[in-house]
Amino acid sequence: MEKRTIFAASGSIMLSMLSVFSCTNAEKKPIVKTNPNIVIIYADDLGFGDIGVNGAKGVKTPNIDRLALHGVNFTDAHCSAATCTPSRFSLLTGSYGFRNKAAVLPGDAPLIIDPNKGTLPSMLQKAGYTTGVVGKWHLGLGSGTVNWNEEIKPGPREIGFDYSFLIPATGDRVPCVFVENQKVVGADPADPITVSYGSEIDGYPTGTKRPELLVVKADPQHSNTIVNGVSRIGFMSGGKNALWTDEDFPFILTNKATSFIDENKAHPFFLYMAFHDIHVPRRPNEKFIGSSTMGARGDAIAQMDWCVGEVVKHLEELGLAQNTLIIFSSDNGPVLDDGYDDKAVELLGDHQPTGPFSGAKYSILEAGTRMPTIVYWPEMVKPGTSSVLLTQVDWYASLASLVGQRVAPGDAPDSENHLDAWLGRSEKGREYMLEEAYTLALRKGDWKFIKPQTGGTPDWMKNKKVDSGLSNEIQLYNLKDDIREEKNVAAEHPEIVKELAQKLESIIK
Ligand code: NG6
Ligand code: CA
Repeated sequence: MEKRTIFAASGSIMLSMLSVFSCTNAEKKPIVKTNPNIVIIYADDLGFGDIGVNGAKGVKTPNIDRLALHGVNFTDAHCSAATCTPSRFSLLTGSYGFRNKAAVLPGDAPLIIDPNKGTLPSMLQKAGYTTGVVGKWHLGLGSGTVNWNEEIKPGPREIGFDYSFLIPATGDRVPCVFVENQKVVGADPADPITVSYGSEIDGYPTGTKRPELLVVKADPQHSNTIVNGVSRIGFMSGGKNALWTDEDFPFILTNKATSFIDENKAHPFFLYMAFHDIHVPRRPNEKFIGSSTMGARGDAIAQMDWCVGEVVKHLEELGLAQNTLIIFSSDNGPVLDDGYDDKAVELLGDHQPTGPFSGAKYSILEAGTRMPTIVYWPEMVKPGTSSVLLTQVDWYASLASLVGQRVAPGDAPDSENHLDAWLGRSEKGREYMLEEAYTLALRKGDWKFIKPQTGGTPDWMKNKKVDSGLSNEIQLYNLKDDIREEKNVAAEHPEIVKELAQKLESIIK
């Protein structure tokens, strides 16, 4: 096994820093079923070490830190996969991404969530919640080929969101337009939108042909359609008045979120606020430029932290904060160079996006899925840190338990109720916890089994300098004294390998 070198060094310092916080349990007062408002604040590609309380250097995150210091800060909570689409799929369906072959989707992909099955938002609707999603979607839209010039169905509404305001896929993919309640904002019948992920169409200039129009250099994959001086993946024509300006994202998304809160303050609401930050292209607003020492990536973290502060401040001003459960987390681990020359590598300094862990976005190693995770609910949660083993696939069943809903048979097949652990009231989390990233891994306590993957690390990951953790061999690590997954002990512990391999196969079936 190769030595883990990326973002290496002061792992142990960071871990000991984490343990400075006391690990207190909330008093065992009963969870009152008052149907609190629920707000999931979901960052994109934010690493464990990218927030102040987890040791960030070079950028300050006072608003997120405040949630952590007055809430529960988790040190072993995971998204379900090391990329966006499968993590978000699991979050909303309580089902592992691999069951649906969920992988990073192109911007014109059909909706991958089955409207005939229960989802997190539809379950909350049944409990009387008004539900809304604001921000990055990346779960596909429509059923066949999307027509961006008419109402797009099925979409968020068909899977349980009363309101939606979306970046349809990612910031680095066409179409570069917002979709509100399933219609492109600013669509103009006289200037219809066409999108292609196949052959080039006669549309906006591309980075390949017109590099002089670019404000940031990109790799070949990101060198198609230029919008706002940034080249993206995919080709697009039309919709000139609908095109977004990346630098406006923080204000537009925050305003949509606070408006949704205003409109629904009188009854329980669920808001899934999914930032574009800190995904590429990182084009922070000028208000945030220079607010970190790390260039665009750090400034995007500061920008995202500001948005968090605005949403929390808004809840406080409306007198809703006490009875609002806020969950803050991210969809996959961090990556520095993800296609644009934004100097994230060069300006990193001694900041460690992954915290003490090995791997990154795309990787099966811990940094791929171990997420900054904070649960904040002043009324019910007693501040502290928790090292309980948890996964976001469980938010469905855990929140169902909170609002008194039964998970219908066949719905959320992989979701377990760990509400007490999420609220910092129990040390008991997952017995087995699955991680996805081009292969599967299974955690049990400190043990981690990684399923062999034919071919090992593909070239594209090597080019991104991502330590994939993929190997043709069986891997077993004991994170207790090998947090960086450097010492494969599979040969020494055949019985553990057998147990975890069998358990994993039974979960797959
Ligand atoms: C990759 C993109 C990357 C990012 C990712 C999805 C390359 C060269 N390009 O295909 O930039 O868009 O997909 O990221 O790897 S995610 O956070 O939505 O999963
Ligand atoms: Ca992501």
